[in-house]
Amino acid sequence: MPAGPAAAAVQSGIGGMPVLRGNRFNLRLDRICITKSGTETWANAINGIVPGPVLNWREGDVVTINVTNNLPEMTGMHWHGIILPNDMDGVPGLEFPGIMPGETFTYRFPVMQSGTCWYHSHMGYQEQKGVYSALVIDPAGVPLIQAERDYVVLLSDWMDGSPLVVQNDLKHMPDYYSFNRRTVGIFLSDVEQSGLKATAKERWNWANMRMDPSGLQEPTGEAFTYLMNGLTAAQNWTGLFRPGERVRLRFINTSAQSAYDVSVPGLTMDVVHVHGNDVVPVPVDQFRINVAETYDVIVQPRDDRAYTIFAELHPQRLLARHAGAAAGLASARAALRCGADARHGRHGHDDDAGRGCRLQPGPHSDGRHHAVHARGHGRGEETADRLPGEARPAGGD
Ligand SMILES: [Cu+2]
Repeated sequence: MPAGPAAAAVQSGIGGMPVLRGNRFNLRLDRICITKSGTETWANAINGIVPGPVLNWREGDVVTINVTNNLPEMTGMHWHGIILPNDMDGVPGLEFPGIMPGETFTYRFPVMQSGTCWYHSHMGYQEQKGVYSALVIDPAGVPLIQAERDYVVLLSDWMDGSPLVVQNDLKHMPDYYSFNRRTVGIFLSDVEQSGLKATAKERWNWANMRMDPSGLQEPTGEAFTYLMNGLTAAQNWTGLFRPGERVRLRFINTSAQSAYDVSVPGLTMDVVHVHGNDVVPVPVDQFRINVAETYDVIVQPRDDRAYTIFAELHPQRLLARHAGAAAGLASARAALRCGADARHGRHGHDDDAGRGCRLQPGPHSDGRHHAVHARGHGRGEETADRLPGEARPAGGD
């Protein structure tokens, strides 16, 4: 098991992320059938997988990325947080015309930074349906942050159906996904506890904002399956370590809308890198990660046992309702592991439009079924360069 400095490798643990490295990349977008929540549905995949492969760049290189669009609609790949020429930024209609079905667009730019970033489609809801992954950029010089293990921890909120259906629901009825609204009974008990004046004022404040305290972050589990590195809590992403090692965890929130409170009970996290910038280490027990944010932390598990990485949906604590997502870290025999998914029971969607999977051949299909049935993670067609990880499952010595 290579255990060099952090910058040397993004190791894939059990269920880890496939990595492509170098300075030339070919990414192809396809519509595929996939099973994330347990029901087969459609996804937009990068090189056959969701999330796509991690791209490992090196500061100082000029990278060339050919993006081939085999989706039935226009796309554009955006390099989130990357300093680059404007016409390489990938937002269709703003910085370039977009990549039409069947076309390949070549991105080419110098890499002028290092650290943790991510990339995603900047077209419609393509990102939410699978077009996203991590960028890990090795520094040109000696890395400031030293670690024996290095894992990407990508958080996302997967949706089986079409995000357009959800958007439509919300436009017609803003509280469509609000299942825990306060009742007259709660009002009366609040009055009993806090008095009429304070309770009325509190209600008035919310009404004045035209908001509902139970609707801060919706939809939640009824629409989403929360994923860590593309896996559900039950699938339990696991990263290995040996007791005493410094383990770098690169948290990236690629969710469409969910914020999480991240913690690893039993371990202090030293935040060492934020939104692509090295920082003076800040020890925390927990941090909140919002959409599109990245936080790299160092943990140093000393016990030979499994630790769980929790990424709890942010309003969970606040409102004591839907729990959030995510997975874990394991020792070479024990592990960092997936925490509670605790999906709120699925409230049936009357209109199931957008679910299920029926594939149309894309512009590059030659009649054969190019689509990859990528169940779970990492069984794509073109996932080159899978990094060595510990072969043995956690605990299976
Ligand atoms: Cu972005």
